Amino acid sequence: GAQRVWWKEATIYQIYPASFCDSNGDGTGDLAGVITKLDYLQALGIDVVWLCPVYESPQIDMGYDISDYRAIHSTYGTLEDVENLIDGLHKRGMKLVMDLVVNHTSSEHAWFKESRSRSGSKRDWYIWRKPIVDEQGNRRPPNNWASIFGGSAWSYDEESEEYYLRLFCKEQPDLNWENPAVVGEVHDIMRFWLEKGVDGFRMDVINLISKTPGLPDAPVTVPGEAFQPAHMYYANGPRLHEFLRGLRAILDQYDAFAVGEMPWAKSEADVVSTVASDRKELNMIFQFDIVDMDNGPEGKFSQGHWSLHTLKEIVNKWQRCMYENGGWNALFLENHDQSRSVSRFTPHKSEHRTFAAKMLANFIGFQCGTLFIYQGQELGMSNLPDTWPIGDYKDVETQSFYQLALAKFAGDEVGMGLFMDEVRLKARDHARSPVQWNAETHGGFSKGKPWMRVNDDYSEWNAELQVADPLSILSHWRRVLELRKKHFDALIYGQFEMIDRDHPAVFCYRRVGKMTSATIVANFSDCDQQWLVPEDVLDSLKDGQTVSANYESPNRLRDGALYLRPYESLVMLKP
Ligand code: TEU
Repeated sequence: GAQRVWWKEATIYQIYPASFCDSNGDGTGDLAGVITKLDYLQALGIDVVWLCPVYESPQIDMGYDISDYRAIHSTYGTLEDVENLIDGLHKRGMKLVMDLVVNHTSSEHAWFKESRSRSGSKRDWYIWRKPIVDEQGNRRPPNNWASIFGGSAWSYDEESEEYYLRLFCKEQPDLNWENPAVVGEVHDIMRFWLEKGVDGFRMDVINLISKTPGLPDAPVTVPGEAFQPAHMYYANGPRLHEFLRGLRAILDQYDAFAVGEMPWAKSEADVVSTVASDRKELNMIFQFDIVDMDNGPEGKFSQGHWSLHTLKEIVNKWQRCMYENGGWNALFLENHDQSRSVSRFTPHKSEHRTFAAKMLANFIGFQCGTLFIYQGQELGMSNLPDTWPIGDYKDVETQSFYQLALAKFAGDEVGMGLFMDEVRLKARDHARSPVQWNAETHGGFSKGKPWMRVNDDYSEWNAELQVADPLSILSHWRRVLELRKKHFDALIYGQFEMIDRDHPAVFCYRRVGKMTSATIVANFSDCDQQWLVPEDVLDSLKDGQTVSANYESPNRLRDGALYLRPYESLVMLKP
């Protein structure tokens, strides 16, 4: 049994500031815009806001390239706006979590500018290596690591005639955590924001900060490619735990919390060793198994298939693992790097969209862990329309892979078509179109021309309509959050039990608390299912109380079988 703590019971709402709400009509969302929506978030039942980066930045990667950790990018507002946001949240009993991006900085950061000089005092703040020069005198990067955004992970600096490591784009040089001065600076940055009243951090790619010494070549796993995935040498490296404990010591001085983003943390050992409560490292991490489920053999932009069976195995694995090892899950289906869950996990006909979105809310919302909702998810916002041209996709990752695909598939229309299918399914852009507030121009997001095109469906899919409608996706989410609070014994702290692991369409699980238990049933298919109810949940379906459903007159149980309509979902509670 877990101890009651605020961050376990909290629902956290992620704000991508550029696309949330524009208060001054310049086309980009801002802090003042966020402040106007605090009542909306409170009414939804949100406890904590996670704000993506608003720091000074050239915005090559939408603020994940920071050039000054203590200043606010002027398009978003000022330091005073952040203070007002903290006040506004605290007055409502809510909290603020900020993004801490310290695996890398922007190449415009003063540290990197100084580091460019070979004799400069900050050379050692980043990861510089000599080129490999072959017999013909050709220059190559120091190893074969691929960048996460495609191509080599190294960029050549003409001035100092060496390469620097940058796992993301060339404007995001990786910091050298082997240098204690770097670690000290990171601690100072944390203190700066904690002193301002920030309640915690979401730590960007925090498991990439310790690289394997010697930076060895990665094994060839994608034949024919010059640069190879190298996460085995940069994810969960040898000094990660030591670094994390250093960060945690600062957090503890302020009773603040941390959720770490940890791509490629796949093994139970890697995950448990960072989040088990006795480790004194992170409170929870974002683990990527679900959102990587449909990656293809060559990554997210190659075709992959997922099945409900795989999803069940993943959920069951992490739910049990955390319970047994004193850890805690971060539950999410969406964020600013993923496409919209309703388009990705429930390929539906338009008449099924609302059912599907509510089913997904029940599926994720009653598992054990801290629940994260990404802006617009509460409205069932969907992927960008298939008809949009590539020019409407603004993300540096999408554009970088698009350029690589153009070169690779020159003249091969089929290859290019398959690539574009994956872009339409999985590009990060799908999450980044402006939030649809109402049916006015640009969905009420901005009075000016939005930095990114608003999804075509805003006049029918927007917050104003859904706030007024008790049957909307938004109203459904509000009830989900309410239920979690009210029945915390089962729905937050209860033990997780997977039911019917082999059924290909129905996802069913139980949460068993000290006093109450809940059964969650979700039809992941777009057709009717006649589900033969397993013995162990028959009782709860017979005499439990239906507390959440997405169809009228749910729980059609007859002769031991439950009749479920497309994407039907229900939650039964039993004292
Ligand atoms: O994302 C890390 C990360 O692993 C993603 O790049 C992921 O692999 C990719 O988005 C899948 O499409 C974090 C941030 O969340 C992301 O927005 C940043 O671009 C990245 O770090 C660099 O800071």
